[in-house]
Amino acid sequence: MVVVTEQHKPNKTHILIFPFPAQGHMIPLLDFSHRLAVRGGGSISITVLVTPGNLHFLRRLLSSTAGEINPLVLPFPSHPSIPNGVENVKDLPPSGFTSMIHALRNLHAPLRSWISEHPSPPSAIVSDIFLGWTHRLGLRRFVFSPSAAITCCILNHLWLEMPTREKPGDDNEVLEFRKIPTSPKYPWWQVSTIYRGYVDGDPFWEFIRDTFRDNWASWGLVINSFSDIEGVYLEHLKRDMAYDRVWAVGPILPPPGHDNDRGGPTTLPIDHLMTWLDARDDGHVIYVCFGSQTVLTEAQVRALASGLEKSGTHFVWVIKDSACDTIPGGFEDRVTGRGLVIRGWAPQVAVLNHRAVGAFLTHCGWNSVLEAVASGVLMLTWPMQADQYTDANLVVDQLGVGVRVCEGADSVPDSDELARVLAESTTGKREEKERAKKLSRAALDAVGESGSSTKELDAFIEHVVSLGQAK
Ligand code: AWU
Repeated sequence: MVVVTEQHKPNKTHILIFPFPAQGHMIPLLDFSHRLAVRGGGSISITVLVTPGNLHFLRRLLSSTAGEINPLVLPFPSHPSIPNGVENVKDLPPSGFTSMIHALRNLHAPLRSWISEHPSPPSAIVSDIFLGWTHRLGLRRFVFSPSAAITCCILNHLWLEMPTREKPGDDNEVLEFRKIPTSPKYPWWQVSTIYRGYVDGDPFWEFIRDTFRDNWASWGLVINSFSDIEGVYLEHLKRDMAYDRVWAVGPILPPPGHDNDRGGPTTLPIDHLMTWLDARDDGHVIYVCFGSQTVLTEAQVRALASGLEKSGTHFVWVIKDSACDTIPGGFEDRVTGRGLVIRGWAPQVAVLNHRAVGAFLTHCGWNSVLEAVASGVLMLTWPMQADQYTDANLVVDQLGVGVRVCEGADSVPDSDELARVLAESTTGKREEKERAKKLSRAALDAVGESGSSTKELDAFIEHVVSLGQAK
């Protein structure tokens, strides 16, 4: 009698991860990759696709996952609208997103070759919402959304139904999304920047449209959100998409001990910053940061500096290198001892988690919103573009954990009114602060051992491994 024992270990399921080269998109997908590798418990092997100019962003990920994650470096495809040497949206103007979406399509052929020549090719690809064409690589494609579920609902509606305006000249014309829960509505100027740029009949824009439509035609969706804050929108996505394979795995946060080098080296030595914060009273510091893309105008910098000065509050203000020369003369001297200006990049998650930080003046990029929710910090909202108006409305009107300060990329707040709101945010006993603390516990529970997002991550892993084994 021959006893057959299952000697072979089941092959690891090989997953290809393809982030979009913009900090707000790469940061969550790379941290998700880390969670996937750790939680996958050896059943998954991961390849992360980057171009040479973005390889350094993988340094922490590769060193902290002991060989379970490998880089695939493909040359950046040249593009007439992207200067030589630029491979990340951070070095492009805001309109650079669509040029980058277009340029990366030219990785299709080299990527197809790599897959066909690979000894154990990936059975699935998880790629950013801006990389819809990866749905056509012959792999099961999972969309990764670094934005909110409500944003996915709105983008699906916009690109599948292509609503037109009744009053093309009126930027205040309101678009209402009646098929989406809560029937969100926005003036035209707050609708997706990319959608508003669409030109019918132009091959460039028809490719952009098809990129979003390919998300809807893909196999599944992994999203950086969680059911306690977006349950209705997640359920709507499961019904509204062509598939119900939707996994909410957020808030995606840096691995323990890595909250101070996320997305790039901090400009100020971390111990200097932490010592400065340690010297402040609990909840008395306002953190001011507008994400990785937004650069304030000179008038906005002046109004913000004046508001911070008049408010008498303690603050940490992160300002882009390109805007530093607009800081009013003498400002930093006049706020010495209570204000710290960081030129460049700050360890945002480490700062938000510090006990001294009580409020966050933010543009409401989705990563910043989730990080503020997880740290229980009151948000002072100033949305600028893209999905930030949707995020700000969710934060203020639905979750009740934020206060409106301003809105619009060209708006300039009144510095006296701004000073009043800033002062109240760290001294007032606002009910929004109580709600923020409560929501923080829900966010951390969601990614805890028995939390909803951890369960969804495990379900995603089980699903992808089963697909790999069925191949
Ligand atoms: P965040 O999403 O907050 O903002 P953007 O960089 O603008 O990213 C999409 O990404 C958003 O939904 C869009 O609206 C668009 C974009 N950070 C840091 O650690 N230090 C800094 O000095 C500045 C930023 C981190 C921050 C966050 C990320 C920014 C998904 O906004 O912690 O993780 O960079 O992402």
